[in-house]
Amino acid sequence: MRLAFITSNPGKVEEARKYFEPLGVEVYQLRFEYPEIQADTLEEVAEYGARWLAKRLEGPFFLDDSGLFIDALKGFPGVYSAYVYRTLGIDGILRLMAGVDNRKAHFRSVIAYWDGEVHLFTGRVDGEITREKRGTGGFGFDPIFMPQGFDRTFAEMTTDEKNRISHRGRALKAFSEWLKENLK
Ligand code: ITT
Ligand code: NA
Repeated sequence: MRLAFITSNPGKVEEARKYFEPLGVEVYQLRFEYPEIQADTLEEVAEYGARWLAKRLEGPFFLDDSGLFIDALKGFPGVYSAYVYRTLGIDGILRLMAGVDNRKAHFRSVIAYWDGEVHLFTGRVDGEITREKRGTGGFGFDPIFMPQGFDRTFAEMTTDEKNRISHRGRALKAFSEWLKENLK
């Protein structure tokens, strides 16, 4: 089976590809810009995107909308993560967090799969914002996010290690289990 992943982010594709490879599913990247609406939840953004794309693309396909939620910033950047990454960047986040002792944060991923209807799969990982950037792997906010129970950031892990514990890895697991049940 081949699965189209609608995204502009090669880091996400690499993770999905690695995740699905042993399951005999080939993931390929399809770049197709879609509107990311201003909404309160990743679920709304992902579902709107999937329905918008469904009118323009042959299905099936999936997309992923993710965010970093920082407790001390009341969940910011959350649904604005992509915008904040492009503007403030990770250095800006570190500046906002300077002198803040509560470093708790989590990532969430919502995968929307379209096969004539929308199916949503979610994953979450808890951890903390480090005091400085560490590591060169991964992408996005990975150099400043350390998952709970580890002393390395996501950027200091291999893709397989990150997939085993990450928000996206968990959403991909739920997605792949659903596919296994529903493609019989
Ligand atoms: P799409 O084309 O798939 O939308 P994107 O990079 O814009 O790609 P999002 O809209 O989901 O992705 O934006 C979430 C932001 O959070 C974006 O800046 C990502 O780099 C970052 N992000 C998402 N997943 C991440 C992860 O696993 N580790 C670190 N940063 C992540
Ligand atoms: Na995006």
